Formats: sequence, structure tokens, C-alpha cells
Amino acid sequence: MRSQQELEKICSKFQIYGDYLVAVPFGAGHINDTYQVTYDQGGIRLHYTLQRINHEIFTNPHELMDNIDRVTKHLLHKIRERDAVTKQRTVRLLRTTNDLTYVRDDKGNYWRMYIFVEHARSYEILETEQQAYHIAKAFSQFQRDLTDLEGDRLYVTIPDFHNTPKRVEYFENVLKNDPYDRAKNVQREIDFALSLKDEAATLIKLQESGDIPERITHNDTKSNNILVDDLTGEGVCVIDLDTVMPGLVLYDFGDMLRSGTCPAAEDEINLEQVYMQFHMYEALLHGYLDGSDGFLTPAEIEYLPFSGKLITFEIGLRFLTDYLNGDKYFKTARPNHNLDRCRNQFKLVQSMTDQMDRMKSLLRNY
Ligand code: ADP
Ligand code: GN1
Ligand code: MG
Repeated sequence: MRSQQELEKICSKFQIYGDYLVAVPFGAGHINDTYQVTYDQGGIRLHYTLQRINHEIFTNPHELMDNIDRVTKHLLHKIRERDAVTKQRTVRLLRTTNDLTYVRDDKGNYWRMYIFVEHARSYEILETEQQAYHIAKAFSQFQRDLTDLEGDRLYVTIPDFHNTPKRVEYFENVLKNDPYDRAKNVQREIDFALSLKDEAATLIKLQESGDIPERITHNDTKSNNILVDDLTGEGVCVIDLDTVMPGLVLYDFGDMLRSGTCPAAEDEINLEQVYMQFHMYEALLHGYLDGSDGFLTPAEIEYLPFSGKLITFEIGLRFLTDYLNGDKYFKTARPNHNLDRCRNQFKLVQSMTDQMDRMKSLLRNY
């Protein structure tokens, strides 16, 4: 737990013209440490989002921040071009007093500051079809807006992030060593993971053969990584841009299906509550295609249903790997938390598999 004094000192390095009041932990992300900071500026209370970048996971924060700086400037331009008066937003970085996008503290931690987006919130579980539609539409507009980002290829902030076969390979290595002697507890999950090994290479193969193009994608499009407007219900601001980098659009759509179609949380242990709601798939699909406005190729569209199964499997596998590895990657709040998450995700994979024909047939008739 960091003291207010420590947090105030970090905040003082950013160009904010007001008096620091307080910083409180915020959100439910698995990776970074996020705070909502309140300032008093001339009698008005203003909020900012302060974040410590997890530099054990993002090992090159400088490159990561360069990506975010370029992407957010481009998005701002696009959004302004589209609408003179718009509800849509992008996260906006504050600069430091040295005109940089981040600071380092005395302990070697990296910090950045965003303008806090008011009157909007992110959802762990989507409640309505309208929300699903708008969220998918906003993520797809985000991808489309980045199709003409100029300049060099973005940095790869985590290599092979969605390379599912590599994730399987890493899982098998951890399993072989079984450093915490936990494999004996999870034979069913191990068998399930290995049974999907061949299918795991589907999208990478399509990329390698040139059938599906590399684009700039978000790569972490879970439902709580977009802010939904309290009033209109529209997806106003895509957040959590650490993994914006070269990728396949299907990774993003797949993660929307993973996180947006289930009526229960990602760590729900009552597996009867864990399944894909077909009507939420339908709403996400419509929103995504409406927002894409023609930029997707037929091959990208064809694999949309499958992407949900693949990404749900991949994340479930990462939870299982982290469980076997002693819970080092994802933040956990209880023993077996990663295992609970894995079982939950694998149940969702099964539910998607059971409904795959119907998912494909809906798409064909769209
Ligand atoms: P993590 O990588 O740990 O998931 P996020 O960037 O997703 O971190 O931020 C965690 C939470 O903080 C989000 O789910 C969201 O609720 C909130 N948040 C992040 N950025 C903003 C912002 N600019 N305005 C308002 N809330 C934000
Ligand atoms: C992490 O940062 P957050 O909580 O939005 C993870 C994603 C996983 C997700 C599972 C950088 O996302 O890849 O899909 O947890 N982010 C990273 O909830 O590993
Ligand atoms: Mg997040």
C-alpha cells in the first residue's frame, strides 16, 4: 500500500495546476496499479487516473508509452474529424514537468497519468444487448481508426501475446517441471487443454499463409477495458492501451465474446452460471460489423465465431499455467483463484463449442 505522501510526490511531477487532495485505488484490472486522483483547482474538483505500469510484465515501458502516445494522438484526430461535438473520447495522457509521458520514482517504478473520463464506467459483466452492441461497435471503430496510423510499425509490448501455440508450448514446459507440485490437482483441465492443442494454431496459420492480415489491434478487449457512457449507454472510450500493437482483429473480437457473452464473472465458481448467451453473441456481432464499416476482409469475418472459442481457450490456458507456476502473473485475491478462473473459462469454451454451428449460421445469414 502506498502512502498519500508517496502518491502526492509522484503526482507533483505531472503538469497539473491544482492542489492535490487524495488518491484512491481504482478499478479491477489484473495487471497495473490504478488510482483515481482528486485535485482542487480553483474550487473545482478534478479527477485524474494515475497508473503504475507493471514493468515486470511490460519490460520496456518507454516503447509502450511511445505506442500509447502515438495511438492516442491519432485517435483524437480521428474522433475530432468525425464529429465536431462528440461524446466519443480517447484516453489522454498528461505530460510531466519535463514534457515526458511518464515518470520514474525512487524505487524504479514507472507512472503515467490520464485525464479521468467522467460520467462513464466499465463493466465486468455486460447487462444488456444494447451495451454489448455499443461496446463492440466502439472497439471496431477503434480498430478501423487505426488502419491509417502513419509511421513505423508499433512496438510489440509483449512478444507472442496471442500466439496460442506458443502459449501451449509454454504451458507444456511449466507442466513438465510442475514447480509447485500442483499438476496432480488438475488432470481434467490438463487433458482438456491438450485436447485443443491442434486447433490452437488456426489463426496463426491463417496469418502465416497471408489469408488474414496483420493490423493494429487492442489485444485486451475485455468488457471492463471500455468505458460506457452513463447516460447514452454508448462505448465512449477504449482504455487499457498497453497491449495496442500489431495483431489480428480476431483477437479483439474473440476477447469480446469471451468477456461479454457470459452472465457470470470470469472467476465465478458456480459453473452452472457460466455459458455463452447466444443473444449477447448476436448483439456483439452486429455492433462489431456495424462499426467496421467495410474494413474487414471476408476471411476475417468468416472466423469471427471461432475467435471467441480460441481466445477463451487461450486465456483459460494462461490461468491454468499461472496456477501451475505459483500464481505469479495475474493478481489473485484468494487461493486457487487462477484455477477457478481456468475452470470458468474452459466451461465457456465448451459452451461456445456446443453453439458453434448456430453461431456460424447466424453470421452467414447476416
Ligand atoms: P489494468 O491494466 O490493470 O486492467 P486499466 O487501464 O484497465 O488497468 O484500468 C483499471 C480500471 O481503471 C479500468 O477498468 C477503469 O475502470 C478505470 N480507468 C482506467 N483509465 C480510466 C480513465 N481514463 N478514466 C476513468 N476510469 C479509468
Ligand atoms: C489481463 O489488464 P487486464 O486486467 O485488463 C491480461 C489479459 C487477460 C485478462 C483476463 C497484459 O487484462 O491478457 O485477458 O487479464 N492482460 C495482460 O482477465 O496480460
Ligand atoms: Mg484493464
